[in-house]
Amino acid sequence: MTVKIGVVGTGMIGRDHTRRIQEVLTGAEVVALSDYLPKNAEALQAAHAPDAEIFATGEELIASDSVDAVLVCSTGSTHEAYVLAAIAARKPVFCEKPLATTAEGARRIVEAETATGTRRVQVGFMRRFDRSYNLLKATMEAELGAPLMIHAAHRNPTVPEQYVTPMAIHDTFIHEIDTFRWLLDDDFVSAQVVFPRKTRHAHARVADPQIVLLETSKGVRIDCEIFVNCRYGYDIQCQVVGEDGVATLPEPMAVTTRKDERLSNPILTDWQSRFGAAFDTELQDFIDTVPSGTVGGPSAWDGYVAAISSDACVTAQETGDIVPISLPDRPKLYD
Ligand code: ISE
Repeated sequence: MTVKIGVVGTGMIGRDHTRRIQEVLTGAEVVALSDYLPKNAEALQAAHAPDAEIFATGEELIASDSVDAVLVCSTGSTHEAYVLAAIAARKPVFCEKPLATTAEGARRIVEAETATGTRRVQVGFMRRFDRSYNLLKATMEAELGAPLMIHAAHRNPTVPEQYVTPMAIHDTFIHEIDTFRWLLDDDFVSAQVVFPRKTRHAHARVADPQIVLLETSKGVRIDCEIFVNCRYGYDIQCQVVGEDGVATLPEPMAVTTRKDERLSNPILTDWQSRFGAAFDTELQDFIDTVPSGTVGGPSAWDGYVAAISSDACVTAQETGDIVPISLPDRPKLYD
């Protein structure tokens, strides 16, 4: 079966996912596009999906009989409505992060999906599909004994003027929130954020860098630096300290050169290259599960917990307090 996919939102990630479905992955075809700026959808149609139909709205695309499964790649504030529409139409839906911009919105999605009794929502936390993180997780589980601490860093070279302090959590650290839960098979009980001296490279409206301190229900302590104007590259670091040893996330593969009295390795500069292969794997996984009528991967529950945890981190940014995190009971659908 070729899965017929409709893409809602044809900005950067919508374009990239359409390209990968059309040119890299197997078993699916993009048959429908929609964007609030129709000329974006038309440009994408011309570049990568000449046979796709353009719909005036995401709702019409989701309702169309020609669409088997939906990719939600529009701006974050519209995700909730499109995911709810896909659930109501009983269509599998892959939603880019965030699942919703509020925890309440994510809860509504969990409730709607739970009421249908079938998992149809996959959230785009692609790091779970990244080879280096999978190697780290396998090593941790086989060799480290109980994990005790994680030291991590999420560094971007630079961010645009629109990027403000809470986005360090909602847009950037949200990946670590999901990744740490998945690595540790644990949930957070509290969050604190502290601010070192600000870099002169940061805009006025973003505090940069920041350090997030998390505690999990099993007592693991995590410190993660978020530094989005580090200048030198896109750099994701993660080191797990366990009872029996320490494991570090592998560096992306790069050629080492010896030249001009220097020994050097290039560093990547953007997340698209760092996680390109993980994006391919996560989307192929979604496509492969669609014919069964249900999906796997990061769930609506994971999206909901990420939203609750990131809200606590933003409160921690604002108050300077250690903010408790408590979760409702997990519905059986997500066991
Ligand atoms: C961006 O939206 C991402 O998802 C990247 O992984 C992250 O590094 C970046 O900070 C975000 O803005």
